[in-house]
Amino acid sequence: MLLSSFRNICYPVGQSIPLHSGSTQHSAGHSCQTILSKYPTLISGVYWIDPDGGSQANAFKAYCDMETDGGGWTLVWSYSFTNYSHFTSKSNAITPRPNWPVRPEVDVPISTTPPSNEIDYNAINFSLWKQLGRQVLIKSNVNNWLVCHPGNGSLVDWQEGDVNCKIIKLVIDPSISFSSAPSEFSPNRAYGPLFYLSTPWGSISYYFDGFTGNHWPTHDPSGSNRPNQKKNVVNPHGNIFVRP
Ligand SMILES: [Ca+2]
Ligand SMILES: [Ca+2]
Repeated sequence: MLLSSFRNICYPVGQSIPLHSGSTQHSAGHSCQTILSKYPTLISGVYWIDPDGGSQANAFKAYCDMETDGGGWTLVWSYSFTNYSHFTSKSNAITPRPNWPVRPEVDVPISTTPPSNEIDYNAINFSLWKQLGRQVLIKSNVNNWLVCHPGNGSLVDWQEGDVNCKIIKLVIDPSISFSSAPSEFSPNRAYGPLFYLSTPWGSISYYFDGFTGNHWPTHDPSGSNRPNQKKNVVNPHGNIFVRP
């Protein structure tokens, strides 16, 4: 896939591998966005990135979404659920979780392995997310897709406050009629971060609950903290991507 995506690029004279194209460790780009901005025809897939700059010795492979909402998104987390079929059970939670600073009760496994695709359930080390950008794309096959720009609130900065989110794709059962984008972000109110509209417990769209002993991981396209997640989905999951 990668090879065919490079076929139409004119390589600079005397250089067999394009600089910062992400095709090898030594041509790693800073993020998926820097790779796409240099090579706009590239398609989604796995590329080498080096978010902390400097030596490429610690560059690694990451999955890039080069299409959604303009592309340039680095996949930082792919998760599933511990009990999707009993969604509101306390035993339900997202899994695994990034190594973000949550309460000690949070008990799902932690991942610091970059996910290689949207159903490879893993996460990039949370401390690197802010080096990849502050815009967030949330995709799921059980809830609406969101693009959120930081305001006073920011997921990658782990900061409570307002965010500017838009719904970019509806993923909603026909019986659920109303949908709205969240406007607030809160990192520490519960067993994982929350995106909500006005009142935290009445208007949650996404709740990344990581505790199997209490709460449930709201994925509500109507933004009302109800079990309105899409039902009977095979491989139910979600993904967070980051872009500058
Ligand atoms: Ca480096
Ligand atoms: Ca739970």
